[in-house]
Amino acid sequence: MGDVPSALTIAGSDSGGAAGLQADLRTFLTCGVHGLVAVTAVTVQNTLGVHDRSDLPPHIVAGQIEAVAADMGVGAAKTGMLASAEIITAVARACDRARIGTEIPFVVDPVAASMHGHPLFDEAGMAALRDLLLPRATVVTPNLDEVRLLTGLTVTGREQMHEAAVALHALGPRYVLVKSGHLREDPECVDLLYDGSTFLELPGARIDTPHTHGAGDSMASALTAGLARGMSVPDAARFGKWFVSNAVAHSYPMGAKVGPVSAFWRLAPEDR
Ligand code: PXL
Repeated sequence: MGDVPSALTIAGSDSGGAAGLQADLRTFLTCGVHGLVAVTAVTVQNTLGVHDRSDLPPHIVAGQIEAVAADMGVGAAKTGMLASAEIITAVARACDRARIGTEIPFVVDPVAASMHGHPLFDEAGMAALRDLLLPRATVVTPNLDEVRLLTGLTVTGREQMHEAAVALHALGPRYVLVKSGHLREDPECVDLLYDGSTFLELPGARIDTPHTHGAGDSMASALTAGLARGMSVPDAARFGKWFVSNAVAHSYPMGAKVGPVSAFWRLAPEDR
């Protein structure tokens, strides 16, 4: 098969299989990328909510990162649920040793809460993410709730997304990708990529479905897969947007509440 690209997700487990590392691995697979994993936490979760969780010891999270980086090679890495400030500190150190964020592209998805609104870390966690991970991020991919937690800015329209992108860029990442999914009044879903000088709009349709669990994770992991395959950041961001738009368009009901987005849509119709 020749050289297979690889990508690492540093993320939590969703027992419902919609979000978290399960969404990331599925996305990597359908993008032709071998998935490596550093598990941060296990959530007890279904479509009704996150009922319990257990965080892994920080040295076990760091150990997973260093083990795969030393032996298998990481083409690109991303973060999801990081659980605590202590885990973020350990992740930052391990990334330094593994050259993630310097030689290896690093996508920081600043996941703050589950889609049911359950916090996936606290205020100290968001401060640690801002101070320790954003300065080494190749791209940060916040939704509008996460923009508010990181910058204090409340975005209610497309114009303010520009302001938010500038404020986030000042925190140190090379690129900022502000996602517009939460602008529910906007008939389109136009995300914004900013590199400190140029704004690039990523247009997309707003798809009318309640089943969007795992959308943010799938966007960030498709972007990461694109980087692992050697794409530029703007091309990988366009690829991520294309991937997640299709995943939302093919989402399906499962359980009592919000169902998962699909990673199956890239499979042949007879295999879905
Ligand atoms: O979608 C963000 C997310 C990430 N990681 C885990 C989650 C969720 C949302 O529910 O449960 C483990």
